Amino acid sequence: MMTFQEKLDKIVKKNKSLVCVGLDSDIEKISSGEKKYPISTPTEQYLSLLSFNKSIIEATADLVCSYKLNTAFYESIGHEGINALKDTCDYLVQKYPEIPIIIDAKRADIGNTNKGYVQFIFTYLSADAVTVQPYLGEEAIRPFLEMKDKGVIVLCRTSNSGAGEFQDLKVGDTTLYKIVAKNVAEKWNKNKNCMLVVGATYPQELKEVRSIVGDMTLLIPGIGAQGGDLQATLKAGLNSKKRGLIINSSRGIIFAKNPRDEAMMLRNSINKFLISNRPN
Ligand code: NUP
Repeated sequence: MMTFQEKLDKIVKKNKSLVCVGLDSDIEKISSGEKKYPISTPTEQYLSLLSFNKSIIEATADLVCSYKLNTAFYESIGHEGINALKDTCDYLVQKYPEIPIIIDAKRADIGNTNKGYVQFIFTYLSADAVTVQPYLGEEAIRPFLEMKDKGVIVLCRTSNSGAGEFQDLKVGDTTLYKIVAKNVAEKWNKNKNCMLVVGATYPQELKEVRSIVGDMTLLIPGIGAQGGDLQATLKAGLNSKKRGLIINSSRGIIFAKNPRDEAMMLRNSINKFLISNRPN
């Protein structure tokens, strides 16, 4: 079985891309967009979500290293949304099996309950990775961590303006988010399947995290709609191999006038930076 990291490395190489397109397919936005997808009945909502997603996937599949689906946009409309989430994952698995699927659900509960999340995300949806929050500790997260071939992406320093309320709390001579980074890298990563989320809106914190976790892959949201600085992100976040980042943009790509152009531009600006900053 190929691990998440192996699958990611392969597609990064093939598509020459660190771009993750976020299928945050907000039903209101897809109905008021240029194509005016119909959403007046639950069945229309399902069909519109699925065809919107397929159109984004078809426009970008050769430009990405992964797709990230945030479950909120599917849960929001109930079972038709879950069906659209499932059928989008099935579409990817069948048509683009080489592209990893990240489910952004920020899960975590006591261990026993996590088994249900593991079942939904990895068995039912056949996803390759999931985001989790670290508050309950390693012991609770174990059902995720035991999925050796799947990626477990732990929230570390998030992109939102209030991220620091807890994450920046001083603990001894360090900071809570740095303890998360250290524990994940040193204690949680026995199966080498852990990653961290760090927002592009905080390049200084990203630099700190990179210095703690070595070459670990980081998922970076905050480019595009949230205004994160791409150059600063790359400078602070790339690992020693000039890789190790999954750079997500959701709204900035999927609701752009031309999603393909937007994804291509992001991929190309990243690659331009990589070429001018080759490792020695
Ligand atoms: O710190 C985080 N910030 C963030 O925006 C952690 C996340 N998982 N996200 C998610 O990334 C957010 O929920 C959304 O799905 C995506 C960013 O979307 P956009 O700002 O590119 O539209």
